[in-house]
Amino acid sequence: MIAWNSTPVPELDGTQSDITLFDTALQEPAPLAAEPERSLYVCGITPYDATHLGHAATYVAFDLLNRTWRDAGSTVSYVQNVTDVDDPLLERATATGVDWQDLAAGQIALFREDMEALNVLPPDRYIGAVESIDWIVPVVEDLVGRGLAYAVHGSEGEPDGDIYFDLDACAALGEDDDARWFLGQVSHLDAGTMLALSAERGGDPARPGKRNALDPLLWRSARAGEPRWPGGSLGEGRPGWHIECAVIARRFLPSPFTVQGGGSDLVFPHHEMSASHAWAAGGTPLARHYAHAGMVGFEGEKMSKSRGNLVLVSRLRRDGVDPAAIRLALLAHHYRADWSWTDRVLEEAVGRLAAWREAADDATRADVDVVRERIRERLADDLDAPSAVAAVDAWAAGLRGGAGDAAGRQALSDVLDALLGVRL
Ligand code: 5CA
Ligand code: ZN
Repeated sequence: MIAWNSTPVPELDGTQSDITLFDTALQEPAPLAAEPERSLYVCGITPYDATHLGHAATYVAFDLLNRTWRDAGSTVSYVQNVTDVDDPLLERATATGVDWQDLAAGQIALFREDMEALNVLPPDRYIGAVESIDWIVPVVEDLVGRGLAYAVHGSEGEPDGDIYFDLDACAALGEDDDARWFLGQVSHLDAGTMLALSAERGGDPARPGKRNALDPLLWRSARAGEPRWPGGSLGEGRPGWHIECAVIARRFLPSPFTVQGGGSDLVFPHHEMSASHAWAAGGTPLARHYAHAGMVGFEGEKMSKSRGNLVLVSRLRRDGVDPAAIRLALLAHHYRADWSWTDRVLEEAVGRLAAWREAADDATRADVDVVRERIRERLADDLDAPSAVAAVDAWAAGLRGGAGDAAGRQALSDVLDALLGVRL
């Protein structure tokens, strides 16, 4: 799939140093020493709804990581998927009488525009679930062959042959405790919470015939009216969700890759299960670190289509809001925080952007050297964008005016663009 475009990231003087990033699996901040090569997989959209500010906040969060690594002199391999076939997409298409492929294509196109407008650097590989089916099938066949996956008999109108992953068999793989996958490795949740979240987030813990209620679906046999693809010995059908990300990541990134990212709604089951699949398929961990962005709501509530409170990036853009102000509104919140969008948040960001633009006329090269290092220092500490933004505010507030020149303005504009992705 084609990703989106970006303008070149300005080159800055000096470099970022080692950074720390909160690691969900370790449950504490983890140092990420400067390394020449970094790899990042961020879970992409399921294209049945346009990009809301929650999605945007997650992609901007990992864009900060991408920019911070580049600033440290690393080469970053970045992969993102698109879940362009899955239950929610098919259900929405049926409910609205739209062809599921047209629905997906339209939403992906909007997402690309949103990401480009928000100055999010594109992934090197942007891969759809549909285009990865031919890579997924042999992996699932191999898991079945090695007793790590099994077919479930149909009941209650379901056909025979859905293939599930055997979590307990996976947990038994490996020679010692240091080289093992175990349930809870990423999320550290108790069994009851896992069961509840599985039911809430696309799993089917109550399905009869499974060995473990949490075993996730790898391959769904063809149903009347649903899209289907050849599955070799699995029969016709379509892939499960977690195997999609595990296979795409393993195909295009090192095993393990550096950081698995996404919103905190993906910690369980999605990232826990993707990690199990990678371990079973290749005997290596999926990722070295797991990082998660907080959930963005609207005026204290969860943002959702059913509540009618989605704030869409495309809608704000159509209303004439400067995308740099939207980005700045997102950066004013720490990426790990759960927070709510309000009109006030946007007003503040619009005001801040105007203040920065005005202050830029008074910037000198010497000022910018100081601001750049403060931003670097704040980002190195678990991507603390709000403090980085505050450092720019403090500089702007302390200006006396008159000393700036064109070189200072350009230098400031380059620093804010390269490190924060904010275009003056
Ligand atoms: N296609 C899957 C991931 S493989 C998926 O979760 N798609 S999504 O469209 O539902 O979400 C896309 C990304 O936005 C995911 O990383 C998800 O964790 C994140 N996200 C979803 N809702 C929010 C929210 N309210 N706040 C912050 N991030 C969110
Ligand atoms: Zn994913």
